[in-house]
Order: sequence, then C-alpha cells, then structure tokens
Amino acid sequence: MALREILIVPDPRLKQECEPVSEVNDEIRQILDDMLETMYDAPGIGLAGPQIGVMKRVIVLDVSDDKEKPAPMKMVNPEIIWESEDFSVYQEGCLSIPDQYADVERPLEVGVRYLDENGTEQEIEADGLLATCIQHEIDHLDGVLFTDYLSALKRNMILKKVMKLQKAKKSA
Ligand code: K1U
Ligand code: ZN
Repeated sequence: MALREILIVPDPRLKQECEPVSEVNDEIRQILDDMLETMYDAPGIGLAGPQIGVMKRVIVLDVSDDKEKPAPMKMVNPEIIWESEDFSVYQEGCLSIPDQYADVERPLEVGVRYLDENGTEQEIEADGLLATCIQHEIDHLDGVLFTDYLSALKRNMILKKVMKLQKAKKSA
C-alpha cells in the first residue's frame, strides 16, 4: 500500500468527469487500498479517485467513529439509484479544500448500486452521515465540489482562503 498526494483546489482535475471502470482487476484493487491508506492518514471519512489524480469512478469511505471497529467501504462505479424526498443539512469539509467547512443540504437517504472489490454488484440503502459522504464522493467523480452548492461569493472566498493558506504553507 502507498500514500498518495491529495490534490488541492484549484487543480483542474478536481473539476473533470471521471471514466467508468471497465474491469475490477488488481490495478483497481491497488488503487482502492492506496486510497483507504491515504484517507485514514489525512485523516478523512471519504476519498474519491480524482482527489489523488486517478480519473476513474472509484471511492472509499469509513464513517465509523473512533470508538467503533473500522468499517472501510470500497465502491467502483457507484451510482445513486433513488433518493429520499426528505433532506438533511450537514457541515461538510473536503480534503481537497483544507480547513474550510460549510452547510450543504442533500437527500437524507439514498440507494446506491456499485461494484465491490471483487467486481460483484452490490446495492445498499444509506442514511445520515454515510448518505451525505457517499453523495459528496460521487459528486467528486462528476467534477462537483461541495462549494458548488454555495453562492459564488462564498465559493470564491473559500477558494481565495485556501490559495493563501497553501502559499503560506509552501513558503514556511
Ligand atoms: O471527500 C473528501 O474530501 C473527504 C471528506 C468527506 C466528507 C466530510 C464531511 C461531509 C461529507 C464528506 C472528509 O473526510 S473531510 C474531513 C472530515 O470530515 C473528518 C476528518 C477527521 C475526522 C472526522 C471527519
Ligand atoms: Zn471532498
């Protein structure tokens, strides 16, 4: 397993749509393992392919809390097959937009279809933080960031802050 570099806004790869995976093979399994290691190291509760420059439809997640047993999830070609009419608001963060948080409203519950690491089709129902995180990660595969749900004013303020912080980090 290997730690991968996490891309930070405004890297153009974060705004691109990813290609579906045609075969779940050892190369894909290696990417998924590297993504989980990178996510735990960050630390984060999710990570999508484009955040490490892999433009494929792959995501990993673990929304278990510190007191629980780790619950890693690996999803290939994930798709939302239904969503609830009820919405919830969660203060989201993003490893590609470090140290910035904002309230985002999304469907409270979703149905998700995906391929597991053996290439077997799975379907799950998710709610709460898992539902929020899955939607956030699938958005990454379509080049959508949580800041795209905010006003242009808030989005640009966040982008400017991140660029300033990154510049300061590099010259420190
Ligand atoms: O996709 C990402 O950038 C990861 C992101 C996932 C996410 C967080 C919150 C709502 C929706 C999706 C993160 O993991 S940000 C870091 C974070 O939330 C966290 C870090 C350490 C402990 C607990 C949470
Ligand atoms: Zn993110």
